[in-house]
Amino acid sequence: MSSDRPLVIVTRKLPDVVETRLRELFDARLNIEDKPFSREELIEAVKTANVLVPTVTDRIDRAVLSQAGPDLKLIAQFGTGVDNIDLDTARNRSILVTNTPGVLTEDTADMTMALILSVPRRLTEGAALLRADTGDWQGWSPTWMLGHRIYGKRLGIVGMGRIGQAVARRAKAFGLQIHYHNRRRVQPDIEHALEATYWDSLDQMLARMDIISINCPHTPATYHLLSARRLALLKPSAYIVNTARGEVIDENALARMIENNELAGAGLDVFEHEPAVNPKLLRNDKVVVLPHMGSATLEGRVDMGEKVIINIKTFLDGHAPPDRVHPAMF
Ligand code: 8YV
Repeated sequence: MSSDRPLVIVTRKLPDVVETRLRELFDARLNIEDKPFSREELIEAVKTANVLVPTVTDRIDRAVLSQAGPDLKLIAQFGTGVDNIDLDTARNRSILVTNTPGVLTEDTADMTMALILSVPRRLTEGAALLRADTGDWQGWSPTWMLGHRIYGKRLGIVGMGRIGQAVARRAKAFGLQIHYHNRRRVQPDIEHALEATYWDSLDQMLARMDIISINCPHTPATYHLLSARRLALLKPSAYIVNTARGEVIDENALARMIENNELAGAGLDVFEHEPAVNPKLLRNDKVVVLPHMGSATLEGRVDMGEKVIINIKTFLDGHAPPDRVHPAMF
């Protein structure tokens, strides 16, 4: 590896095609074993790299960034969410941060829709029952394994960015009525196409919905946005789906409320303390849990890798990379 090329340190194993291209273009230090970096390894990486390519599993906080060497100029996150990076400290240290928006929108929206369908229709519960082979299934019965109809119900989307809108498009096709809360109201033509109802007040929207989908980023402003107080506003028959970030919901309160039948169920792809999953959620039949798989398609991960490469290459060529992240965006 020639040493005059920029040192790009990648913290996790990426798809082969992405790694090959990274090696062709840069002095790329890859993590073929995919063993997550320890804090010490992360600090060592920021001390030496020109470019760091982290993911959601790396906590790049103030303490780590304060050790960054003078050569670290870019953090090219492999992922859309950047809540693992202290953006203010990065900016103060003149380290640019980029992410990979857009390319995982459709996959994440598909997974959201899958959870919206799975939870009220008890999909994983039914599948697990057959797989357990306990002989519980005696054949079809008119009153067995009844879930609830999705068609005609109200879906409240919290966060109407790219992913929220992609969820709304799918949900509309399934006959759900689209409602949303967002920092800003979306363009009238988008609202019109989705036949979406805007709620300025999150509290008021929550109280009237049948299903809630969380599609906003995790920021200081959205941490526990669905607090215990707000969860209590939901109808006891309501379901919650979260493919965004676990931190947006008070997970303990959610688990407790489902256990106490104060909420009908949840579909969760993300958790407050990943990779830990609250045992109350794990053992509850009314909760479908997935291991952060929203964007887990080969195509999506390759597209994310390509975005990372374009961001690095553009930056190293002296131009502004397309996916710059500004603290104000989050
Ligand atoms: C990614 C995600 O897999 O991009 C995001 O924000 O949540 C996931 O789909 C992960 O974050 C990669 O860093």
